[in-house]
Amino acid sequence: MSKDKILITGANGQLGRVLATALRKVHGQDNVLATDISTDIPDDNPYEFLDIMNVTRLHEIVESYEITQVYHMAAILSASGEWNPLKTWKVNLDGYLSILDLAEKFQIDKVFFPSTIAVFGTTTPRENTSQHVPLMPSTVYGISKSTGELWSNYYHDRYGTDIRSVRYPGIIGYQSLPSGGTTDYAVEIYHAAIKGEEYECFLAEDTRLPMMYMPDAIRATIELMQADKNDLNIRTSYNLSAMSFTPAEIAESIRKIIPDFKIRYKPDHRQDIAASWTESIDDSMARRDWKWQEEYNLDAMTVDMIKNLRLQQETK
Ligand code: AKB
Repeated sequence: MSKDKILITGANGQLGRVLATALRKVHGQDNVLATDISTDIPDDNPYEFLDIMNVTRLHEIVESYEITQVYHMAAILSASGEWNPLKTWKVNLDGYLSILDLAEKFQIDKVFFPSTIAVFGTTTPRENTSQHVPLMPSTVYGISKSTGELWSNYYHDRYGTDIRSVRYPGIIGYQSLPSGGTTDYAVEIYHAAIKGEEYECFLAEDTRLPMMYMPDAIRATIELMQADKNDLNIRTSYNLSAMSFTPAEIAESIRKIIPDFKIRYKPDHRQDIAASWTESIDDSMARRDWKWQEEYNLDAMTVDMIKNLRLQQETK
């Protein structure tokens, strides 16, 4: 079993929950410490309450658990971040700087920093967006993540800190619910569909966004963290992609299994955020450097989502 001691921040979030389970399979249950500010404490141990703004507690945890790797998942996402921009900046950027500072002080072996398609903005080419493009994000979430990418690169170049990062597209999974994101509709829609409900979509029907199924996102994360560091050429954050679709297309995919599924559209403030992002991503550098390859397309994801959500429904 691995000698690594893993810290996950934001472990109760949409990705954090599934990542904790996956990392425990790789590194052993006791070697993965899940932390979160949430009071909804999972049954799964070890778990510690941690507010990422509490630097003293973060320091104590890193020291007492002899942490060797950090997956820093704690963040406020694109839509909810807009309700309190300064708090979002503090949590997302100051929180990350505390992790970087500790990584350098304690000589932590590896740090994973999740970035996002929200780093792109209206000055970014919208189709097949390549790795090195102008970044003019419109949300404070996007600003904090694009700044975080630059800090990652800086710590790598200046201190040799081994930070690895991907720009996640919207993530869809049955295991956990997203909250506060612009791509959350693509999870909510499946929950409505299996309950036989009509779904009211907060994005317009033709809003195309890059998306990824949870098993691919988790595998991408772990494969990047396991890659040989000499193969990695991007120390800001790798573009990462699997599929792109619109609300109308995901509804059509669901109708192949649930023919009478209905959707109506009522775009809200999140439409402007989605419109500032790109439609599709060129992730050839991830494919070249660490052999990234997705497994799921839209229809394969729909089959698996509906199968698993129905199983969950039956066991409730
Ligand atoms: C969001 O919608 O804010 C996130 C993201 C794309 O980073 N899912």
